[in-house]
Amino acid sequence: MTMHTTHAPVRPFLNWPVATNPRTQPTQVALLGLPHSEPYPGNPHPNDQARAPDAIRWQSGQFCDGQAHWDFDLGAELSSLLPAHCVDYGNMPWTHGSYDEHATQVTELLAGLWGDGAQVFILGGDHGVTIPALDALAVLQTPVHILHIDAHLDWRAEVNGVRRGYSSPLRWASEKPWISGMTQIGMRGTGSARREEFAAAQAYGSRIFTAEQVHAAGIGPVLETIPKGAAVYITVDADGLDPSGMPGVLAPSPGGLRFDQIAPLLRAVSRDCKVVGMDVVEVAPGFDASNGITCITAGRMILNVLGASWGEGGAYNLCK
Ligand SMILES: [Mn+2]
Repeated sequence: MTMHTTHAPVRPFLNWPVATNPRTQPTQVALLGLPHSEPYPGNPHPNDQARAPDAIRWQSGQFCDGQAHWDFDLGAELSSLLPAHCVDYGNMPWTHGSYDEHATQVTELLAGLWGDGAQVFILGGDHGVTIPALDALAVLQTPVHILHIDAHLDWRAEVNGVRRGYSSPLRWASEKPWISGMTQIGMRGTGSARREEFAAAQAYGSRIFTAEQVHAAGIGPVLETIPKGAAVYITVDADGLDPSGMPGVLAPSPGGLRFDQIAPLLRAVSRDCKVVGMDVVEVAPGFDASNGITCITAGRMILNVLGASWGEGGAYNLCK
């Protein structure tokens, strides 16, 4: 088997210490870049989303002016909230060999981190990168609820014979016994889902909120579908947010969620539940505004989860 090693980032996330696979460092929070996923036949390879992990890291100084500075989203300085061991594991690209082998090694790295009790943040890549992470969640041996933010349902069993592509992560999740349920928010317009995928998601019991429903009723009804105290994995497709806030995506769709709706939701879930992991996927830096706002927003979403998870009343606070 070829070892798919991690590659050092161009610049570490928040200037955290950088580690490589295999792991040697104590880790309470891990960040990992997965630059792409299994492409559909005919897709360019690697895709533009492959550039996102380093593009997001590059904006660290914009989404956090200083970890010792007052953060108004968090009501504290980030440095006062974070645990001692926050580590950037660099990027794990699929550069050669079979995708199976690559996905297995991503799953092994993530399962090792989760097995040690770390909170894990993943920068995609397209939405297919969520799939090896879903597999790794089995190691927790506890039911995991998924909070999915996206314009699209992502419930295709396969597209052109590819089962682990960006249209399939939530269908994949539904087939795993350790995934206990899912809340999907931000849906609007059309995507890969047809009537049969929507019906399958409903039959499974997925709690689906269109973007319009969130605009009309707020995040309260969304929060009610996420079991308090549960382990939660959050997967954020950048196109779930409105393209005015996150323009750097390949499938922009009007009427999306706003940051001021998402940030309080992320903080509430991080306090009421145990957010074991989060990914931000489908950022396409080539389509970002020149000021980098898509990457900055991605960073701010992660900081809101981090701060609320490790701060006072947060689910990880006692793990410091
Ligand atoms: Mn998606």
